[in-house]
Amino acid sequence: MSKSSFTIKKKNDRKSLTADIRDHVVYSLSKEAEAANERDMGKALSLALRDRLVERMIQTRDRYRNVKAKRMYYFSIEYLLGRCLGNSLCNMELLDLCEDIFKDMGYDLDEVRASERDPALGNGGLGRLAACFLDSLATLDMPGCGYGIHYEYGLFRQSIHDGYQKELADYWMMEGMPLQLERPDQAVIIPLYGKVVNTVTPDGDYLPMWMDWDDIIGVPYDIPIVGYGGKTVNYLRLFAARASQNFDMEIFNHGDYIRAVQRKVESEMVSKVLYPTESVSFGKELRLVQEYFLVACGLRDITRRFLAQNDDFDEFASYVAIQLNDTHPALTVVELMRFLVDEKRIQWGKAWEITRATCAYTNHTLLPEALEQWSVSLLEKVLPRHLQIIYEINKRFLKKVAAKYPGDSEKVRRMSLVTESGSKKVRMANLAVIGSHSVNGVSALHSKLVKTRLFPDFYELEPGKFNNKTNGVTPRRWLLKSNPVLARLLTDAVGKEWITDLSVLKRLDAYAQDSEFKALFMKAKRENKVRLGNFIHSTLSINVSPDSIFDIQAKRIHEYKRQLLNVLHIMHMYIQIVDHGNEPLSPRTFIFAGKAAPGYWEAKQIIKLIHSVADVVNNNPRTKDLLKVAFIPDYRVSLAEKIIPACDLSEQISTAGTEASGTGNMKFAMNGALTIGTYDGANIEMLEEVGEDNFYLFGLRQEEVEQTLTAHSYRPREVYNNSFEIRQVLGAILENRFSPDDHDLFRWIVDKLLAENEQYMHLADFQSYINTQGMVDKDYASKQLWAQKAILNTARMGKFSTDRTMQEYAEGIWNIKSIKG
Ligand code: 26V
Repeated sequence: MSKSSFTIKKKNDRKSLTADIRDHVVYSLSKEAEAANERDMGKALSLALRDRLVERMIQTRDRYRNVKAKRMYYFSIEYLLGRCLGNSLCNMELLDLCEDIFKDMGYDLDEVRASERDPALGNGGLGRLAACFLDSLATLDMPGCGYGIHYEYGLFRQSIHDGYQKELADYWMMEGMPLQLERPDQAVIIPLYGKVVNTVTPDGDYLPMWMDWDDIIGVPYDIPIVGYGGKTVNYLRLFAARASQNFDMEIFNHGDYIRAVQRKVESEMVSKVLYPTESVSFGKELRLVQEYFLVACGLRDITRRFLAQNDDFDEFASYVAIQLNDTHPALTVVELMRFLVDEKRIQWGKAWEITRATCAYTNHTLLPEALEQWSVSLLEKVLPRHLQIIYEINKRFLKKVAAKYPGDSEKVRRMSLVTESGSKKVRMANLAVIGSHSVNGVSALHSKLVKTRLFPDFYELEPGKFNNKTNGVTPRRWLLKSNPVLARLLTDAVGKEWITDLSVLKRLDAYAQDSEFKALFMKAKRENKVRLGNFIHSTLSINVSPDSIFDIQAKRIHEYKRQLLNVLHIMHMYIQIVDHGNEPLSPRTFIFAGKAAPGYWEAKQIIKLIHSVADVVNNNPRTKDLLKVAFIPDYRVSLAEKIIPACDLSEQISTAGTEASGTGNMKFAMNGALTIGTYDGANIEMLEEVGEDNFYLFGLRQEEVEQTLTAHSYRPREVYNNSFEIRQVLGAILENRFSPDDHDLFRWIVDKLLAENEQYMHLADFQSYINTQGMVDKDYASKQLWAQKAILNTARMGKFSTDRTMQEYAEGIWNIKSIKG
């Protein structure tokens, strides 16, 4: 293997690290050692660590360059990174040493780490998956980097007032982000707005010119991504929008200097705030500009790097792969065409070949309301040349479709990039499909539905390009770092190989019958439960027993995820105890966490409902020692790291056919929780791996749901009439037993659950859910049995490491290789 000429100077021993940390306190923070608080020490350590990461980043870059490696660029509008310091230390295997160093200096490293704000540049699953992918790519020594937006404000922070969610701005950079590197030397200029003037070349060729555009500058910030073991350091490159120096000359010439500056400042809005998607943001001009900004910055950066080593764009796709994380960066297809055709004067057909060979698209949701569409008029205003190109792509594509299916104008209409229903809109999913050589879903079931439900026409046309890549999570953050007690036990049992090869945990199977190991495993779980219990007590003043079942649902609040079904079960248990004296065998602590989109009324009401039920259940003397309900506010990566290791029972209860994959489900099971779940998303594959004895499956299958909904034959009233339990629970809501001070507050829920168009079919799954919860109660009472099931869950989750997922993408889509030092 070729070597880098760059040599590493910074040593990772106690002496050099200590000296560097002290130096940074003085020279970077301008403080005297005695005056440094936890936060200062965190910064100094981050800077000392950054020095080391940067050296390795340069080496990694040289390694890739020397072999002219093909690189993969992950384009994503979101990255839900979570805290970076502890994770990087962990991957550099420096945690123990730094803990020691800090102890000697009189600081507690855990507290120092806790002073870092979570960079929350994402909403949920999609953004967190991107972060896990980056960790795995670096660990596998693969040339794969992330491209995104350097939002000034991340996902809103959630606070709860009287049971209602309030949103607060998340100014996460307040304290700075010491691990990142600003790269103003690599800034790029991005044009926006303006008009297209049709001109002709001297040779008589048609030459459209995009003119009179405004421009903004994209300034990259690199966050080093170190793989486990520290050999490879890739980066996440986030672009911040900065005003260009060019004034709007028209305003300027009129002497209105201040207004000209103001226009410039406004252009910096582009990277100001992350949209809380899951609320509909389509139609918002700023969001469209964000999407283009990401794509345009990313492509400029990539083509510049390509041109430094190549001059022939015919070979572009041999060196560059771009993965489109959902349709948000789908304009990549158009921007790359514009670059090749307009700027490089490459023939359309050739350019299209290059573009399709470069791009690949991942779909992340089946909800029809989540499929992006942009109005033609908005596109025309913001990106006039791109709209022309979209029309040209569409014209050529539909010509092919029409030739293949003569007379089938319905098909042509369905496959068109432009919908004509109402005002004209561009369907971004169709654009992403047409412009990519690969289209994948994120679990086996989801990928099947991508073919049959979302894109049947496109699948028929090009079946070969549709494929599945089941999601995963990185075991470094989600086991090694977040659950050190269990991680140590696992390493003692099977060796530390599991950290980079999760399938090794299979060896634990042999320990599932070993009572000594079972005791140790459950002791680790209990320790984590005590820790979470203390946290709940200190933040919510709710006392929870670590001997109760920790039954947890932590994820975005959304009707399809059915937090409501969970609440109905709590109400059911409450009624059983209070009205019938039927006590469960094991006490339970129900824990919820998750944010609702700010404009999503129902989701916000569900948060209120959880709090109202908690008030009643936690304070009734008959139930307070048997049931506890806690809603932990402001769910984010750092909280997930506390919550997940403490879980006994993980709630994965979406209506079958709605959750594309889920990744929280994997994190919980990996940490020894059992799952109560529907036959949906990746639950299906988890069940397959852990075995049905170790998974609490309930509810309708996707086919049954689909059949019922398409036949409009769901009759929730009949279900209600036939079930005493449902009548009791809904009756209790109507009698205001959970809203004694606010009559009819939750009546809407009863109305909705009983409506024939209730698309998530809560009541259809209710009985099956309650019965299965009964089995959980029974099994938990047998400590030995539960321990065995929990161990087998951890043991059999090897498939769900993103290391496996990344290997599959690398081989099946990107054609990139590990480049080891
Ligand atoms: C988007 C929207 C937009 C408008 C209205 C409602 C709505 C609801 C959901 C979404 C989903 C955004 C994409 C996303 O985060 N998908 C998640 O991706 C994860 C990683 O592949 C996957 O595990 C989750 O199942 C999937 O929901």
